Amino acid sequence: MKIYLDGKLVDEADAKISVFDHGLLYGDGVFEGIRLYGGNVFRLEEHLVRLEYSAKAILLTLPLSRAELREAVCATCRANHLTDAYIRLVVTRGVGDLGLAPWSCARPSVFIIAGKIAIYPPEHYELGLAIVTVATRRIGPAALPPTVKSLNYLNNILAKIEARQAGALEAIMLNEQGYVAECTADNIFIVQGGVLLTPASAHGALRGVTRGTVLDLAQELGLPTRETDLTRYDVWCADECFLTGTGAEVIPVVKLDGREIGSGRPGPVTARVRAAFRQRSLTEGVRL
Ligand code: PXG
Repeated sequence: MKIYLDGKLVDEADAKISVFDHGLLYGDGVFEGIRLYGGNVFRLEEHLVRLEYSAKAILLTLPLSRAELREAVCATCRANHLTDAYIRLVVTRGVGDLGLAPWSCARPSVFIIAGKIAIYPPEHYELGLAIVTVATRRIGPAALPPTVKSLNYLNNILAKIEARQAGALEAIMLNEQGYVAECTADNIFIVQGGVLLTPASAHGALRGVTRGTVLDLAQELGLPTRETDLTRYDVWCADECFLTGTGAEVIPVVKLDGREIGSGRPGPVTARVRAAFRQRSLTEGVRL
């Protein structure tokens, strides 16, 4: 496997980062998870815009322009002869002294891995997921804005461990006020009376690219959407529920905390959204 590392495509064995990189020492950096479908990079522009905002929010100057990043992503996929892949684009603060000070880091590092990902076993796309609410709250915007896709994922990892200990593959994380924020690596939607509802990013959700795609598709399908406060009550009493993410795509949820949602089976609106998403993922994107 060829890895893009600071301007070069190198063999996997040579793709090495210093132990003094602040991305490793402090989780100081930003990243994107992107999909390649049928030779097209899905919503690459949206991912690069989000990366730029994440970097801006942590005062990290990206060493590459949008066009250079676009080309680096495509070149990495081409070098690995891929047509379908998961692409991890990472920008670290770079090598610096011990101590938090990001200004001791001379130059950010950029690396890109293009490989495979399967977040959930395939049967769950047909049968739906059973998820749980965990005690670990989504970190608040006053501490670390959840809109920043930073290298610091421990908040989500702790929630993911809790989910596993409860026998579930994914978890709802509430925000500090007790409203539903998102899942550990996915955004959440419910369907209530034909309307798609999802927490606003102000409630602790990452502005997911897949979430944005689903909001666009819903409009095209004539399904009303609303970004709003959601409580666990809203999920318990929803007609349908599904999660969205670059890794997960669109996946139905049929149970929360042991309670059946709606009929207890993936619903018709979720099926329409999934089909529309699949169609769009094959027809939209930047050609390699
Ligand atoms: N919330 C969080 C906290 C995420 O990390 C999403 C929502 C969904 O956003 P997108 O833009 O992907 O629709 C994410 C995305 C992985 C992996 O390696 C994680 C994500 C995406 C792809 C792979 O576990 N998280």
